[in-house]
Amino acid sequence: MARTDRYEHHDYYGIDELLSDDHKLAREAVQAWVKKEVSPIIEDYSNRSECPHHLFKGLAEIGAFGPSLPVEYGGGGMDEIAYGVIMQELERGDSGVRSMASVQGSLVMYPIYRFGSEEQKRKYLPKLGSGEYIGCFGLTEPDHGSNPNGMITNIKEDGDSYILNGAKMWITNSPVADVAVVWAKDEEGIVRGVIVEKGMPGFSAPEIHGKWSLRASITGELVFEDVRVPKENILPNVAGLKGPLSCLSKARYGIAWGAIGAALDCYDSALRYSKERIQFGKPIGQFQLTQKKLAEMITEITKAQLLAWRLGTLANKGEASPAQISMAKRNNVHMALEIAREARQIHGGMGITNEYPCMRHMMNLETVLTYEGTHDIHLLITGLDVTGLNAFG
Ligand code: TGC
Ligand code: FAD
Repeated sequence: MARTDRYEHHDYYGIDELLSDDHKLAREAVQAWVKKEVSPIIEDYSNRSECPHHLFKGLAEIGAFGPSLPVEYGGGGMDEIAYGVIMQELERGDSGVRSMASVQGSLVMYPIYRFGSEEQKRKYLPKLGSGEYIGCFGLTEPDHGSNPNGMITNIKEDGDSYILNGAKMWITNSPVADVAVVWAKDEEGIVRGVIVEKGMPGFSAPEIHGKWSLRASITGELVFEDVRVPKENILPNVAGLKGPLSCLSKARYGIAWGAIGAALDCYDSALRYSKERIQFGKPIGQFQLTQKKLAEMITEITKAQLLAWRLGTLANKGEASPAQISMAKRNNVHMALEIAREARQIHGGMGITNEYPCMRHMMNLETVLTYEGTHDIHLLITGLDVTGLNAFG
């Protein structure tokens, strides 16, 4: 059943004044696209646990893939704040739709742009930017999630090729991907980036079923059994874990903005419901306890908006540190999850249905709290940054 999206933008502290006309235009365009293409269908796709693949083309058309990458390489040529604003509007629709864009732009196009050869850039980036190719990013393994440096996926040199063996787990878009950026250790134990193409013999990408979260996003494995990968498919300009981790910095930055979108959608729905729902002869929004919830929600959203905006200004100068990005990802995703839970309560029993977006956002945000570095891993990154003492080992 198609639903009408009644969302109205909330800007309690006038943060819009800090945005340029281009940022606001990007936001309006993406918001309009989400209202037209995502909101009417997302509850049904989520309910069926089906990925709305047809949105890939539209995401490309609105410039959601690599908004801050150069235009000549398939990106949007905008700044980091525009990238954040776009992720926020997409996640206002659904975290899974934002994931489609995060993976394609920040985890597939970005590493090819930053670490690829000119030939690799010309071969893959325009097709990824236009949505003709779908990409995925393989770092996590069944036994190595928070600690990717323990990975056992490996490449061994064999003439003009490398032979790739191993497996990756929890990979967004893998079953539908044409191209996978895969991180594997070479014979010296150094992490290298490898571009693997669909159809290479020995490569499969089975879907993972049974998720209660991010149900409108497709997730799978990547399995490599003696996959022969030409040497020209190795990303030549990076070696070591900083390769994948710097892609994660780019994507985590987008999530720090994106999660605010999910929170805004929950707040917006709860605010409207609190004025319309009558109990004890009054709108429930007139009760102090409901007002406390709403007041705290908009306070936390406003703090998160300011954190994201400041991070964006640092990112535009190339000065956003990985630890600053971790702080914003951790804070803003947790904030959004708490708001989804409170908003669900304001909707009473109706809050558990797909008539309202809160429960879907809440379930999605459980994944967002875990992927791209868990809530606790980001806390430990901040802990390391402020103490200089490493809790990881
Ligand atoms: P460590 O020794 O700290 O670092 C190794 C090298 O990497 C550098 N580095 C970074 N560079 C850029 N950005 C970052 N965020 C970086 N973090 C570290 C670091 O300076 C060092 O460089 P160098 O030159 O000295 O070699 O590495 P460690 O093994 O101790 O690990 C630290 C830890 C635990 C923080 C890291 O492993 C980590 O972040 N773990 C979490 C793993 C994770 O986030 N996985 C995400 C998988 S992808 C995903 O979830 C996609 S979801 C997509 C979607 O659908 O949206
Ligand atoms: P583990 O690392 O086993 O962690 C389990 C628990 O232990 C967590 O609470 C963690 O915080 C805690 N823990 C671990 N180490 C420590 C420590 N040192 N101190 C304290 N606590 C610790 N990965 C990709 O590479 N590409 C993708 O596209 C991708 N998409 C995903 C999509 C979905 C839907 C999901 C759920 C995951 C996705 N991931 C992807 C994987 C994701 O990044 C990992 O799930 C995440 O990094 C955590 O790894 P793990 O699940 O193995 O948990």
